[in-house]
Amino acid sequence: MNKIFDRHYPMIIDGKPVDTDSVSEIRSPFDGELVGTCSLGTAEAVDAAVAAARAAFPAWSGLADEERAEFCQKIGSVFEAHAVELASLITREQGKPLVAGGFGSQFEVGGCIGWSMATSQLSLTEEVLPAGEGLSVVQRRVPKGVVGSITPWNWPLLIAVWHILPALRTGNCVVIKPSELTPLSTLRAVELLNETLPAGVLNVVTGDGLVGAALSGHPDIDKIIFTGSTATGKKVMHAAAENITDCSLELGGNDPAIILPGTPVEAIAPGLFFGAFINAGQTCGAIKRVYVPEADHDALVAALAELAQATVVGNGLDDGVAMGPVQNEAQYEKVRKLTQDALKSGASLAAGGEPVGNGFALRPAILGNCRQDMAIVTEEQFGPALPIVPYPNLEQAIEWANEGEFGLCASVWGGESAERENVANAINAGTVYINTHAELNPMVPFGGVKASGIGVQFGVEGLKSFTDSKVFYERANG
Ligand code: TXE
Repeated sequence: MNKIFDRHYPMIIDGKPVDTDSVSEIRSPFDGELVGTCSLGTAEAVDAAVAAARAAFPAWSGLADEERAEFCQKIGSVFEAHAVELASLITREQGKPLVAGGFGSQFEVGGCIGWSMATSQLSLTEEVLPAGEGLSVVQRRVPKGVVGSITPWNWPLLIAVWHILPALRTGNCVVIKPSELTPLSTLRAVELLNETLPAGVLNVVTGDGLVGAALSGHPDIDKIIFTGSTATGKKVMHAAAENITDCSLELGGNDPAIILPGTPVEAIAPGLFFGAFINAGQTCGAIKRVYVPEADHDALVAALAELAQATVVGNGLDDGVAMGPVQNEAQYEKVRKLTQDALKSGASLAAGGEPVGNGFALRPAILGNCRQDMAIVTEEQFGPALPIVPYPNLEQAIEWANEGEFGLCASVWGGESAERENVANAINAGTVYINTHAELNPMVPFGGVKASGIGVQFGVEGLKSFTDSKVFYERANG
């Protein structure tokens, strides 16, 4: 085995490697092969990391804005220099293929580079506000202090970058806790970045929900940013409330795609398929349910089934593999159960659903004739199974799309532009795509409504969320 992957990854606190007595083995979700080991962190490790971040804060926040912009570029260069290693590590611990039509782990590391460079270009300028005569008022944005970051297992390194970069850019220091299921790429990245950053500016602590709870409820954290499930997001918010800690939450999604009447469904099928099955469906902003006019149902299901059958599912390290496994057993069981329940309730299986290999890989399932009351439609399946729901009229489709607790993204496909616009306006979501889905850009705010989250990431608005407003009133002498 290549030694670079089969190693132990320590936590990094105050620039130094730190281990505990308890070791976790991280295994490939495709075949159970050992990827590496790491220590399991503790609440004491969280305390040490927060203290290190607090101690590093005065010097880091005292740097000139341009100096921190340069650090963001250096971070991008570190990702670039280690792209091959990091992509392989992501593929091995998370499962997504290296290439996957351009959206595998190499794309994930490419995103880390792109987001780092783009964040270096963003900056928050002071605003001079209207005031009375003889009075000047200026509003500046100041860093909050220590940011706690908790990340999930679907895009482990890219989501870490989405949390870390804007925090550092605006002068905060960071303690990150990656998912216990996919900690290695973050541990390695933080190790590498600590060769460039001053000690204590960026710290990583491993562990499960208990360690996450210690971080989100820590009295010396000034902001918590969390990406994960709505259930855990509620716990994070509760813990943060104890100390009146600001929190940004990017939670689940059950994104609907509405196909308008008269759309040539074969033409849009590849876009829909990509929007639903990116990262084997394990993406918060992926299509989770499709609403199609009754008359177009069969043609769309057939077109999607053809694409599903042509998809090569397997070990993400192998050439030609387009879809990797579900990342973990609990998620694998959830997707299988939702699929089986849908079939028992009358859905038709047009393609897929069967396991590949002995791990957690599943062929992408296309489920036709689904109904709004099926659990696979009302819940976030977060995996490679897509329900197609025929609708009788557009009003009904809009009503169904707006049902449920989530409001992350949605998409509208085909039709005339005025009709598309009307439907897009009627959907309650943080992002509405037209004739596309799952697009993201570091300069464009992204966030959900309802139970999909609080706040936005990316762009100037995302950057602002890592700062406090500080206003200066000055009255002229005499
Ligand atoms: O997520 P959790 P899970 C959805 C998806 C999936 C479901 C469950 O539907 O089926 O969530 O996944 C940490 N205080 N998404 O159980 O629990 C945990 O250690 C603080 C959507 O893996 O939310 C990990 O680091 N932190 C999603 C992180 O929270 C706690 C991505 C996420 O784990 C904690 C992944 C606690 N009490 C799953 N308990 C998206 N929005 O992209 C756990 N954690």
